[in-house]
Amino acid sequence: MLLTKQLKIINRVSARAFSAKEVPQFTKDRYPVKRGNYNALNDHDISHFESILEKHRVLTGSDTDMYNIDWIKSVRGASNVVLKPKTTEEVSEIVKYCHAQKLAVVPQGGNTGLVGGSVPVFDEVVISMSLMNKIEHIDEYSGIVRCQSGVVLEKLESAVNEKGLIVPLDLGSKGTCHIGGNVSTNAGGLRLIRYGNLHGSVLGVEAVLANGKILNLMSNFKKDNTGYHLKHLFIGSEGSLGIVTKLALHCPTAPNAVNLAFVGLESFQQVLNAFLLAKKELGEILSSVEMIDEPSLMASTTMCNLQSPIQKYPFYMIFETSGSNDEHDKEKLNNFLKNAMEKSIIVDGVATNEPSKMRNIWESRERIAESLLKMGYCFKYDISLPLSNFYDIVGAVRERVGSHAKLVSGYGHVGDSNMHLNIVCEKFSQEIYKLVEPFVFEYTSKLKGSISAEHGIGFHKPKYLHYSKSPEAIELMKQIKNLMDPENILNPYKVLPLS
Ligand code: FAD
Ligand code: 2HG
Ligand code: ZN
Repeated sequence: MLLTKQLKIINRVSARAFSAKEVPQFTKDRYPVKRGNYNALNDHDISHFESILEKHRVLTGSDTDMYNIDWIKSVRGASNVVLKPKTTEEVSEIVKYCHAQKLAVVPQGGNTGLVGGSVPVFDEVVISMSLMNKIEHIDEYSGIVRCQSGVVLEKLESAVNEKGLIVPLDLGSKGTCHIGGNVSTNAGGLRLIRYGNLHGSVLGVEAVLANGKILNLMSNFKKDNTGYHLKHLFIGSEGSLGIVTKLALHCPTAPNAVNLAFVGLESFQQVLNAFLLAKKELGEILSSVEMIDEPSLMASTTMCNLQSPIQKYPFYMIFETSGSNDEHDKEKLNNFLKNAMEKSIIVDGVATNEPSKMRNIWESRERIAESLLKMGYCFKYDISLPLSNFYDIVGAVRERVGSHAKLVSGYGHVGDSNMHLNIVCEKFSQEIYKLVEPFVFEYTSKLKGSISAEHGIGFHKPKYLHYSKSPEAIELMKQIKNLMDPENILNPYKVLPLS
């Protein structure tokens, strides 16, 4: 019981509503992109949408502003309408109409995406999923949860906690992002090392297709090998193949014991040594392995007024354990820390299972993205790299951008080989943009890494897809898109390159 309570407290850290001083340039002015051959919205369309939804669920004018700009203020669309359905049938009616009228649409969840995928590029119709927020059923025996796609991740977490379960993913944006947005981006997050990605946890989806048809792929079972596993098409396809309206998710049992260590290290080689030792000594109870470099921690402590639990080191790591026996887990964690200290792998550290201390540690990690954004414009790269070369890219980019950048930082899910490289500048400039792109993607590709580890492709990366995928793979993706959305009305200008 006590620990369920602890989990709830830890999970309260969320993406704060953040408003930057500057509104970004319109996407069509900043980037070379041409509007597709879609019809422009007219008064008759608005009246029709008002006949499907109630009038107050059809937003126009300045009410659409916040739906046109992404969280990192990197893109800005010019949509004139935001629709807020409550049911799958309403989504179906909307999409059926848009399909017939050749109006492009953008499904939007919590709008916390980091690749410019969740907002319009031109005047696409925004379908906000925020009112599709019903949790339909939680089965405490099987751990299977069925809900609409617009449930905010943190709300889902609280609801399943009541039944002794946890959602198998946890992100710094949990207070705002939707579970449907998570599924559509195949979000990773802080505990992927333990619970795997959503392709494993999502048991079923319901989606509205580009022609408005409802495709029911819901399943109440972990085991269901009946034909092609079509649900996977909607996991990570970023709203380009259908609009996810419901899903069935397997939620694991909440651990009785959670322990956390925050440690300081002198070099990246020691980060790798610590990871190896943690895997050996903590084994099955290890639930998170994060790495933070000094500039990243400096950003979150100064910009968000937080206290580092230890003094300054070039690198920091967070190790979390989740298990069923607190004494056993604590002993294992303490032995690991003692051994790592004796071997001079780590030089300093704290371990705790006190909820407020754990919350502070997580806050200093989860608020890095927000802190960097407070410092200026952020060029963000989310890449998978071989661990042996994991941190080299930070030095290479630092050297390349020199004094153009206020700060270059590297942090992330080192346990999953996922680096978050951030370049913070005073403001967006074409000069810096050209310095870092395609440099970062070429660098990643040479190491056979992935140009998008967990955030997706969105608007920012379609032209770089070839750095991670073969021409044959891209061609097949285009054929699938063409089969499922021949009019290309679902989230155009995103995910796939135009030519
Ligand atoms: P949105 O941003 O609204 O949309 C994202 C994409 O999914 C868009 O292409 C949109 O069209 C599509 N989409 C949304 N809902 C639907 C739907 N119902 N049907 C079809 N398509 C849909 N990401 C990680 O992977 N790991 C992290 O650790 C992580 N941490 C973050 C921390 C912070 C502070 C922030 C701001 C972001 C973080 N993110 C992280 C990125 C982001 O939160 C995730 O990508 C998240 O899954 C997006 O969910 P959303 O509901 O906000 O989706
Ligand atoms: C995280 O892990 C997110 O905190 C955001 O994926 C990463 O801001 C970033 O670069
Ligand atoms: Zn991340």
